Formats: sequence, C-alpha cells, structure tokens
Amino acid sequence: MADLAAVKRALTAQRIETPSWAYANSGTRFKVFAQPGVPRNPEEKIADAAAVHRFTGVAPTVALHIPWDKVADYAALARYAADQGVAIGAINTNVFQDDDYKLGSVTNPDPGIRRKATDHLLEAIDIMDRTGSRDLKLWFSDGINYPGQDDLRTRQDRLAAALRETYDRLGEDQRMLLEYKLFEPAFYATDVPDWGTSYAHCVELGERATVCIDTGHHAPGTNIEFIVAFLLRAGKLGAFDFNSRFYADDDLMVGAADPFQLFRIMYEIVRADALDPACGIAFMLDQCHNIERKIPAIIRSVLNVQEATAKALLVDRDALTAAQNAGDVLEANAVLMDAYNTDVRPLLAEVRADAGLDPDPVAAYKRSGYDEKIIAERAGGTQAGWGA
Ligand code: LRH
Ligand code: MN
Ligand code: MN
Repeated sequence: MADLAAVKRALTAQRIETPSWAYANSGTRFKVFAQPGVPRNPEEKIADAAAVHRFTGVAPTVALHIPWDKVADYAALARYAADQGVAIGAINTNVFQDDDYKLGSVTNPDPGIRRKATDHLLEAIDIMDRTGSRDLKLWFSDGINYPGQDDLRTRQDRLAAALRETYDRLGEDQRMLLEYKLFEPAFYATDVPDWGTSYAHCVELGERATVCIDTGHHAPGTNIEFIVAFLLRAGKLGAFDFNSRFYADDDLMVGAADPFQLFRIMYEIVRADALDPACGIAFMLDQCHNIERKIPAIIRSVLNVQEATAKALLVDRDALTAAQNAGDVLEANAVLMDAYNTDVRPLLAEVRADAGLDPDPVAAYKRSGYDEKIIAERAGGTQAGWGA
C-alpha cells in the first residue's frame, strides 16, 4: 500500500507552470475566435496566471514567450508578477514568426539570418537575467519541405554552432531546454525532430542542457513514457510541455484525450522519485484554448495533471516490483491498473482543503466573479500571442 500521508505531501509540493500564451486568443490556421476578456498585454496574462494559482495552489509560475510578451522593463514585469503572487518561469524564444525565417532560423543557409536568430536566443538570456528565470526553452521550426532543398548534415552543424554559442552565454544557475517536434511547419525533415536528436545535442553541450518533451510532438502511437524513463535514467529530462492531441499538435487540455497516457508518464516520474520541484523537472503546460473559456480550461488542465499524479503516487511499488520479479504478467498489470482506476478526486479535495483552498477549483473560479470582471474591464482589447 502506498503511504497516504506521503502521497498527500507529494501532491502538496507539486508545481505546474502555465504558459502566458494560453491566456491569449488563439486559433487554427483557419480562424482565431476572439473571446471577450482576454489579456491585452503581458501584465494581464500574468494576472490571469495568478488567478489560476489562487484557485489551484500549485501553479506559482508563468512562462513567457518573446516577443509575444515583450516589455520595456522585464525587472518591473517580474516585480508585477510577484505582487500578483506568482513568478516568471521559463523564457520561450520565438524564431518562427519572421519572414526572414522562411528557410530556417539557426539552420538557415544565410549566415546573416542565422546571426539574427542566435542573437534572439542570447537576448532571451538577458531577459532571464532580469526576470530571475532559470530556464531558456528553445523550439526551432527549422526544417525543409523537399528532399534536396538543403543539406541535412550541414544544417545539424549550423544548429550545433548556435546552440553552443547560446549555451556558453548561460549563467551558472540557468538551463537550456531543447524541445523537439516531428513535423510542422516543416513537412519533409525537421532539424530537431525527435528526442534522440535533442538528447544528442544536449549531451554534446553539457550538463545544463536537457530535453523538453512536448507531449503533442510525436508520431501517433509513440510510447512517450518510454522516452521519459530513458531520459530520466540518463539525467537528461528537463521539462514537459503538457497538452493533449488526437491527431497532430492539437494543444488541447492535457489529460483530455488520453488520461491513461498521462498517468503512465507520471508513473515514470514517480518511479524515478523526480516529482519534487527540487529534482529539476519543470512541468509546464503548452496549450491553446481556441473555443473554450481559457482560465477554467487551464484550471481543469492543472487538475488533470494532479489526478494523473495522484494515481501514479498510489501505485503499490513494492507489490509491482514483486510481481515483476516473479514474472507475474497479469498481477503486475493489475497493480498498475488498480492505481489508475482509483477515483482520486476525494483525496485531492482533501489536499486542497488542507491547504485552505476550495476543494473544487473550477466551481470556485466560476463563483468568484473574476470572469465577469475581466470581460467588463478588458472590453475592446486586442488579441495577444498566437495570431497577434
Ligand atoms: C511548437 C510549440 C513550442 C512553441 C509553442 C508556442 O509547436 O510547442 O513550444 O514555443 O508551441
Ligand atoms: Mn511546446
Ligand atoms: Mn507544439
């Protein structure tokens, strides 16, 4: 039996970072449906993130995306966040929304464009110095659409050079997270398509470079928990971008499409004793709420991660190891499924009540009047982030 007091302590200590862009208007390539009350600037995104933290108690940091969250004074933005009760988390770079990057950013054949892209990565570290952020998160849309369009191997050399320059600029307490993605926007070959590529570059770079797993960035059917287990064993898992997908990079609420997969991922984390924030794995959301209200959707996502985590913590690890060592296939599977099939909502309600929170954060948010307040106050606002 799992130790219930220890499970509760682990759930109380868990931290989930929310992304500034999830609070802003977003859509598909077909249409952005504007919602009333969306943030008009980075401060309002941070205020919404602070609201999510007030109701959940486990989301005290918000990731920024530059230049979507560009401000004149980042130290002042960090102070604003602190006043709201949150801190600024990872700084995400954006080398994918500029005409110059049509043929790539850091892997572009044009050295001038490569310079511009690398300078943006370096500028992001300057921002981290001001916000006190630990993590620089890199995702490159770089790739090619047609065989022969550019040299696959030379592009790896260009990528390695840009990563090296960026890595060497990191401060002592700062880290680089390298995110991979199989395809989109490049359709034939992406320059960082999979965890192996990201891992190999991180190993070459050094200790403070680690892999970020975005759960939406794999081929259908990929066993993501295997990747988690492998990277944890190698000490090279740095972060997650959590979301759900049915088809491609859908960016739906995490745990919505496949809560069982999320449980299997969280079990590998628990198995490695890597849940505690001190272990250095950043659990971040990377989602877009195109048709649903954004703040309650983000709260729901946080709760979904908590539920998967609670189930993972409830796995009877001694019984599982005994069954595995005995070669008892059915019993081992049953032990895992017993935990997965447990209704952990009452346990999480207790954890929240113990922390002085409402046991039902979505209902509490709805009752709070915050949604009505932002709709009234932010009337006439423009959209921010995706599609801005
Ligand atoms: C790319 C990605 C990456 C970006 C974010 C907005 O698909 O997952 O993390 O920074 O979306
Ligand atoms: Mn991502
Ligand atoms: Mn993505």
